[in-house]
Amino acid sequence: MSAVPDNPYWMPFTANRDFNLRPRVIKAAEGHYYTREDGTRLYDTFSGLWTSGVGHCHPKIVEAVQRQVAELDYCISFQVTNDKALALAERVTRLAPDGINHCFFTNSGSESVDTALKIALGYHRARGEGNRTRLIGREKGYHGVNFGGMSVGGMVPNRKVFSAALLPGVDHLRHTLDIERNAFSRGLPKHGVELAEDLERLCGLHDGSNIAAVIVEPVPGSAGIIPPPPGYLERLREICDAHGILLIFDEVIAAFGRLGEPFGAKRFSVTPDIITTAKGLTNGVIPMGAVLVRDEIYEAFMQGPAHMIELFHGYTYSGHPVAAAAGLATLDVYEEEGIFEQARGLEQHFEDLLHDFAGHEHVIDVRNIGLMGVIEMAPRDGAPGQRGIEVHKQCFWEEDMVLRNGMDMLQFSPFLNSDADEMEQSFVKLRRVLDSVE
Ligand code: PXG
Repeated sequence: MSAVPDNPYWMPFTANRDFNLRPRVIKAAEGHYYTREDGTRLYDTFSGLWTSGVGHCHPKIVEAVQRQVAELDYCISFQVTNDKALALAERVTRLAPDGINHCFFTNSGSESVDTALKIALGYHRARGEGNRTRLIGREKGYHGVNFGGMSVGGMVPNRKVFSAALLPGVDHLRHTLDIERNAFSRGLPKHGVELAEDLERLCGLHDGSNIAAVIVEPVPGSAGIIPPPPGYLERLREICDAHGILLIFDEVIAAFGRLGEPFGAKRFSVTPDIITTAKGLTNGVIPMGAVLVRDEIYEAFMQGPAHMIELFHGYTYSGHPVAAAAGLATLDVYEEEGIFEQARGLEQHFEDLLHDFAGHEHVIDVRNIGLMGVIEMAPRDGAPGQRGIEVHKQCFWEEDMVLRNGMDMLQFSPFLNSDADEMEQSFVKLRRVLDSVE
């Protein structure tokens, strides 16, 4: 495709003018490869956008979607539901940590987060603790782009322009990225557990009785894969318990195998009160998210006249039958193909491949856990982000590979069922590119 200077498609999180000079357009995909408009096959190092862990166009999921769309294309979602949504809620909660047995469907990670925040506020109010209104996020957190998630999020460029419209009553814990002390850690970094005490401090400032919920990603993804220091998540749990605060894990990335388990909560043996998910729930095939809550939270809402709606919240497409069918097929694939076990089996090799870049002249840090990894490059003097996008474009056009960069961070979300040789080859290509960019 040639340049489209007046491209009517305003693309998300994209440098549109630069993109339009030479559009990068995919027209097909299969397994671990995309196909470009010119027919070239490209290796996908990011599993879609953290979405497509079992590969693209998995036949079982394709078939389930095709069957469902012909059988029940849509179904009213309020006061009536469909068989697939019911079945999926049952299947997903069965994978969740003990005590989490209820599931609210959304259409994205952003919607899951805003839903979770609303559930947290509603829960406290239902129990007569309507004073608990404050929300706590964390610097560098990414919780989507809707107003709630943006407010508790800690990505500066995502907040800056909308500063006046952020929710009131929100505080942030400090982030735990500490390249000075933790550079090139493999897995969990040694230093930083003390940063969890920020929560205790905020409880001192506001009084814990005014705080509704704390939301964190178990491993911040978008901000550049920041594994928690050992004991950090446990300490957040303890402080939340001591003050009656709900702990929300945003597992839009972490759930469904990225950390070798159905949920990151299981990997870290810390059980939150609410889990938000999306992406891997349907392998990215149809947009869908879910919010999973502990029984006490659901039960707190189930009071008052039985004919009355308990939670005034929901989406036209909550529990969409085609999305739910994709979800059911995806969970089947996870189980039948031992996908989470495969993911665990790939971890060490992935870690070694990433850390081989530790000595490279551009590289200032490498971080990884499970099948999440980042190679962080130094920004070029006076042009932060330029080196990163150059690497991305060179990979796309010259090495036939889709590689995700966040500014100068090269992020990796390998397929949960990656072929070890293919994965290795992608890093050989990457090295060629890193050696050639300035
Ligand atoms: N929470 C988390 C933890 C996420 O990672 C969202 C919420 C929002 O999901 P939706 O479906 O509304 O986009 C996300 C999304 C990246 C990248 O490069 C990550 C996301 C989206 C786009 C890029 O790491 N995560």
